[in-house]
Amino acid sequence: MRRSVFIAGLAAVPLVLGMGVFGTGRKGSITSAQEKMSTMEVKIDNFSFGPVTLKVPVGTTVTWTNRDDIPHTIVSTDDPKAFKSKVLDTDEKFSSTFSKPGTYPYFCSIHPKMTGKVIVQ
Ligand SMILES: [Cu+2]
Repeated sequence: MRRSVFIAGLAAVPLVLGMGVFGTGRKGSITSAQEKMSTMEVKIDNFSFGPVTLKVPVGTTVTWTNRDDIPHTIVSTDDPKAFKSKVLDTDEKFSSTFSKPGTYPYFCSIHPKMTGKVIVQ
C-alpha cells in the first residue's frame, strides 16, 4: 500500500511539470502568430473592389486578388504612393503590409473609376 502511493506520487510530478511548460509555451506562440501574421483579402470582381473600405489593425498584410476576367491594378493615391501593383491578370495577387495607422485610398490605374480604401487602426 505504501509503495503504490509512492509510485503514483512520482508519476504525477513530471506530468504536472510537463503540462505547465507546454501549456504556457503553446498559448504564447499562438497569440504572437495571430498578431504578426494576420492577413485580409480584397477581391476584385466586376470592376469593383470588395470590400470597398477595409478596416484592419496595424501590421496587417492586405492581399488583393483579381477575380475578374479583365486586368486591373492597385495603386495608392497618396503622394508618395504607399503601394503600387503591377497589372494583375485573372487570379493574380498583390500584397501590401500596413505598419502605420491611417487611411490609404487607392484606385485601378486602368479603370480610374474603380476606387477603394484601407483604413489602418
Ligand atoms: Cu481595373
